Amino acid sequence: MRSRRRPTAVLGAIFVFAVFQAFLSFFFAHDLKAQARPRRALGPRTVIIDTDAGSDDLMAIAFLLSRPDIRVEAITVVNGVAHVPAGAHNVLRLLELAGRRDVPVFLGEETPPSGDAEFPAAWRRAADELPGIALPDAQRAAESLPAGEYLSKRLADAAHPVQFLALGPLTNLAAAFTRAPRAARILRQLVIMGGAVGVSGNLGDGGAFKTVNTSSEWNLYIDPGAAKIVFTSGAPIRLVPLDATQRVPIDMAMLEQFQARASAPLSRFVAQVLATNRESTRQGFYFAWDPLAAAALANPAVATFRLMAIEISEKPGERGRTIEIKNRRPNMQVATDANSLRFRDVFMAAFGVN
Ligand code: AGV
Ligand code: CA
Repeated sequence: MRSRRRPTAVLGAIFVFAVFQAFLSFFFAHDLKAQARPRRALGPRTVIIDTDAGSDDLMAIAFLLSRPDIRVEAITVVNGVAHVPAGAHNVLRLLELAGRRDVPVFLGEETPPSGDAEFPAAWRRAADELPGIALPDAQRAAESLPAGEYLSKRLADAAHPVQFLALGPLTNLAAAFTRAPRAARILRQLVIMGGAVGVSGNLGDGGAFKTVNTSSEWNLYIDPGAAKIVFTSGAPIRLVPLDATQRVPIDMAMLEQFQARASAPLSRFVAQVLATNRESTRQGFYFAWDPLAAAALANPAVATFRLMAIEISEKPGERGRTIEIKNRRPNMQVATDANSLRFRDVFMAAFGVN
């Protein structure tokens, strides 16, 4: 009896296995092919940058403009450390220096919709005026289409998905997702500099701002309502919070190396920005906030990412705080740590100063 039943059982098993294989390849062939295809064959990756035009934002932009594998398609300017018109003007001047008059610049709303918080006036003045930094005049103006409108149209274009780098408050991105909720899921990747998950916030940085809120990071504190919209949007988020950026203080060696070796316009620009922050660099509290986020977009190996469920607090004493919720479905990858040597290599190599 047994010996007669065995071939049937084996045939049955083979049949089930074959059906299972066919099922798998039907559903996953597309993904597997996409993974097998070499990255270079796809050409440069397209990136849109949203920025509040602080001086480290400009270094992050200069870095991406210097990478041959990345094509910066557009830059949108958000209300944050710089005022929108002055920030956009400085971005246009940086693009002029880079010889990139083809990159359009779009203006965001001048006030965040969810609150009246502002960066300290002295920081805002410095970001608007960029003292000690020489940039050419801009030979063109920003686009007339508002940033939120532009982003809602562009990000919803499913035929041409992009990577997105957010370097300031999330106001513009939230405006885009509110107009076009589909856009969040079409995005190829969304890298955000913001938040402080397992570490203290930075509102009291340098003693410039007195606050009881010791848990929030500036970008998400300015517009927590926007952060909430983005965090619940379903976008494929990689958050680069202070947990990671505080691992990469810019040091005197990096400043000196840029000053000694920079010969091209963008690397000389970075050398100037670093020089204007010499004092805080010497004291060890000038961090590669936005440059680390940009480097993580280009090469995720500069940081350690972990899947987490993150929620934004809107309570008065902790507005904009990023809170990890255990045992909930993750909504993003969070950089819990960064590798400062790897960051330096990736960042400096793009400028040819390593
Ligand atoms: O909180 C980090 C964010 C980053 O996007 N910014 C700086 C980076 O552009 C706010 C910020 C924290 N400390 C600051 C900041 C400081 N001392 N000066 C200016 N901006
Ligand atoms: Ca910024």
